[in-house]
Amino acid sequence: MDGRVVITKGDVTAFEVDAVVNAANKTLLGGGGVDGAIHRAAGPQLLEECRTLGGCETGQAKITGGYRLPARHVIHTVGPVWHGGDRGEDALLAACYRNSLALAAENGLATVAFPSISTGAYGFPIRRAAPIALRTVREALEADPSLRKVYFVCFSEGDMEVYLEEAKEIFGEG
Ligand code: AR6
Repeated sequence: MDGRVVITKGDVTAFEVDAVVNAANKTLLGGGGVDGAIHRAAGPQLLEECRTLGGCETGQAKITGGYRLPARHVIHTVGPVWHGGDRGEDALLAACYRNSLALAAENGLATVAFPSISTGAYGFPIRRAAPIALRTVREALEADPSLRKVYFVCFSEGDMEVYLEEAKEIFGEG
């Protein structure tokens, strides 16, 4: 994909991109995991803006400012809670990635960093989530040349290995 997809290990709150994606819950009022880290790093103004949004449905996405983050914006998306895999989890997870990138493109944003949505507190198995994330982002990038770069920011070595293995299948070597 001409360097438009990067898989890396790190803390998504440190990324200097047009938007970081938050793995939020339906209230959009903060929580643990990456959500807690983003709110801590962005400062209290992020929560103030989130209060005006009226929550968010699973699979949908909403955008705010980035405040004290190095990222200009935060795109909040709500991943599905894992219930065993037969309650539409796959389609909802794909919708998170698709709707987040659609929102980025609508706002003229070209660089986006994603954490691994739903694979922490929400229990979605990473082996099943990673190919959904990678395929959905690939499709969005192919459809929209204004999206310049997407980072998959893995929080552990193990998660990164899974992403890299799955990416070989989906993008080919390199
Ligand atoms: N940077 C990148 N990835 C991170 C970071 C970070 N700073 N911190 C954690 N991760 P989770 P979910 C990884 O639980 O499963 C919250 O309470 C983490 O290791 O943050 O979508 C919300 O408010 C895992 O791989 O999100 C919701 O209630 C991934 O990010 C609920 O958790 C996602 O884990 C959402 O659960």
